[in-house]
Amino acid sequence: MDRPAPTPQQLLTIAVEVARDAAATAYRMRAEGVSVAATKSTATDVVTAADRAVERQVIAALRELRPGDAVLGEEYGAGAAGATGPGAVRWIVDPIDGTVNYLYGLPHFAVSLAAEVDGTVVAGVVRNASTGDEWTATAGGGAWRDGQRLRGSTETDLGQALVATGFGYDPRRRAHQARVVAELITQVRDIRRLGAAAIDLCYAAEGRVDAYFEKGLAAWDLAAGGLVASEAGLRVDGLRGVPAGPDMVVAAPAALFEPLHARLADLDASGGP
Ligand code: LIP
Repeated sequence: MDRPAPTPQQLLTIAVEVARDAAATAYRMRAEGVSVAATKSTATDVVTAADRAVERQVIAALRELRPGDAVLGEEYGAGAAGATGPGAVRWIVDPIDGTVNYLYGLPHFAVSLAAEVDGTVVAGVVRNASTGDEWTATAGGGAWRDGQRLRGSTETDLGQALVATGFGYDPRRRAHQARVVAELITQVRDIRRLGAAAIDLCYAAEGRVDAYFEKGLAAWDLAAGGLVASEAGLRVDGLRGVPAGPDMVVAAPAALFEPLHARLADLDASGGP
């Protein structure tokens, strides 16, 4: 007999347990010393032994707790296909989001773990492995940090908005992204580039920044943090009707979304290499 589909809260409970153990491993390995194990898309797109070890730990824990579920991770990809059919669960994991911060010992890197049911993210956790800050959300259940309900920023003036963003690893893409920021920076309060998309999305959910945008996010960067932001009441979308994804993610409260969207569209922020 097929097992009943788990509730979002049941999936979140599993995600939090797994993410906390994974974050403890990342923190320990950071303290023991970190070096580059390999590079990926460019010489600055690095992966450490900890990225790989943490993702293996997450995969093993999910196999134990949720045998048969699919897992998509940054370092090991889709792995073994999971169960299919109605109620099928897929986990999406970034073992260490903010790998360059991790490599340099900057306290701004996170384990990001989300659960999809039938292709929709319904539960997610982002845990800063350095500070212990933990953001959670379930579909329809709101977004939370350490028991506090998140509602996003109340800023309505783009010119007063603190806007977070990030850059890819390809120098040609970075040149295009730099041109966009060079224009936008004159039209907002300021720009912040903190280095971990999942945390950027949670900061926007919390109002620690007023808005966030970035081109080039993978599913594992976006899944958990995007749910936290949307459950905090932010609009999370792409440009010109394209859903949030690799072309562009914009996360902002309703009052800021349209003016920021308009500027980013004018600047062709989702274009370029
Ligand atoms: C990082 C993203 C960040 C982006 C960085 C990098 P990683 O992910 O979270 O937003 O600006 O260039 O892609 O590589 O640390 O998992």
